Amino acid sequence: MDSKQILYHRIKRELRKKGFPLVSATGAGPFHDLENRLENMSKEGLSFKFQSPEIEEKTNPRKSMNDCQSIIVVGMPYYQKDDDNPPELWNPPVGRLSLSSRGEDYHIVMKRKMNEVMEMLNRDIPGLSYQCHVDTGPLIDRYLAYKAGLGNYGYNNQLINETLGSYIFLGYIMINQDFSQSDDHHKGEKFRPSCAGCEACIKACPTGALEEPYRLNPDKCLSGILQTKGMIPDKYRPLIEDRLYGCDECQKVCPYNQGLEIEIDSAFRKEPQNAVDLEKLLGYTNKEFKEALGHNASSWRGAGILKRNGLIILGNLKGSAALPLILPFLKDSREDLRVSAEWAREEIEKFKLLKE
Ligand code: B12
Ligand code: SF4
Ligand code: SF4
Repeated sequence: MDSKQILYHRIKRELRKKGFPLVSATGAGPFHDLENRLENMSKEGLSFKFQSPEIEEKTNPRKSMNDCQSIIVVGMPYYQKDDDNPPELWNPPVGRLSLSSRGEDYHIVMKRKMNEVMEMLNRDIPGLSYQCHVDTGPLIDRYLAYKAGLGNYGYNNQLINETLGSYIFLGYIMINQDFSQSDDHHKGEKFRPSCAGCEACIKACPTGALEEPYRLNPDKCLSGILQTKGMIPDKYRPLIEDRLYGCDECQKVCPYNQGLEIEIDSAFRKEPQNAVDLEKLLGYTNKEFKEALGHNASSWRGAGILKRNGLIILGNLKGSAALPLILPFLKDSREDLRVSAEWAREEIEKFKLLKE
């Protein structure tokens, strides 16, 4: 083994010790095949609002790090069993968090661990330069994971690993060392999720956001809708059910996610566990919100958006005991909160009339 291989295996070992069972390297591009895909997605209006339209930045790692020579891609599992309590039994009412937004924010957890490993190595190895990214970096995480052999795409767009399924967060380290030949990069391509004849995710999607295999319309995806500011269109409000942030439906049904017995980082099990008390949420000042939920992935868009989602959930749960929580929002200065509160009140009142 030459010194480069020794370094690569040391990084891999240290990352595994930190809780990344999936670690593999790929080259530094540019990724011309991805360029075409992104151009087509943009033409068809399938790019998400928050995404930068800059295609070169996403496909050429050297635009963001000019001495990047390869990319180490990591995966961290996050599946935990849901305690499937039916919402009507919840008192006070709560909003459900998807499995990807439980406990401490994965961006913080993963970046902290990746940086700890790299800082330790940097003390021993002069001239090492690197960038650690999770979700918010310049490149396309799933594409890198596929290139590095961590898994393959399912019809639901998820990057699926043969043994860990798709409940895995992805991250990467851009580095000024060429580790691109240090792994068998084709092992992911060899694994093909047996999607043909399955389509369970497409059928399970509540909104039809999976319009066809591998085609996700982000404007229809509840995960996107729940984090987009402004009014939630009427037709999606009932489909939100009790979801406060994120959606698991297209992963829950996937055969690759059944019977998972996976060790996950304890940070993802911290409070709030699987749900947020709506009574508390709707009463929070911004400061209280930060203290209670600031460490959670659902909080990045601020308190207002989660309060709006919470009001919609109260309309869906239809319990008249929730009316006192809703009424103060009928006069809120924010239009999305006023309209959501009005809608929730109408839903509860219609239901009350039906019962009488
Ligand atoms: C914007 C975004 C969203 C948008 C969707 C945007 C979109 N059009 O896809 C919204 C808000 C809707 C969203 C939702 C979710 N997201 Co998101 N999201 C992102 C983000 C920030 C960018 C994605 C992006 O640019 N997509 C554009 C397309 C080109 O890339 P892609 O969808 O990631 O991957 C495709 C390409 O690689 C493509 N591809 C490239 N070449 C080829 C060639 C062939 C032949 C084929 C078939 C495909 C293919 O295949 C993939 C699927 O089409 C990434 C993080 C990142 N920076 O990459 C996270 C990320 C994709 N999200 C993630 C997660 C966990 C979710 C949710 C599960 C969260 C939740 N529980 O609610 C849902 C799942 C929805 C779904 N079914 O995909 C994880 C996925 C992990 C995994 N195992 O796949 C990521 C990687 C974040 C992370 N670092 O862990 N997300
Ligand atoms: S996350 Fe939910 S809404 Fe989005 S594609 Fe999957 S099932 Fe559909
Ligand atoms: S649910 Fe079926 S079609 Fe969808 S990703 Fe999983 S195996 Fe593929």
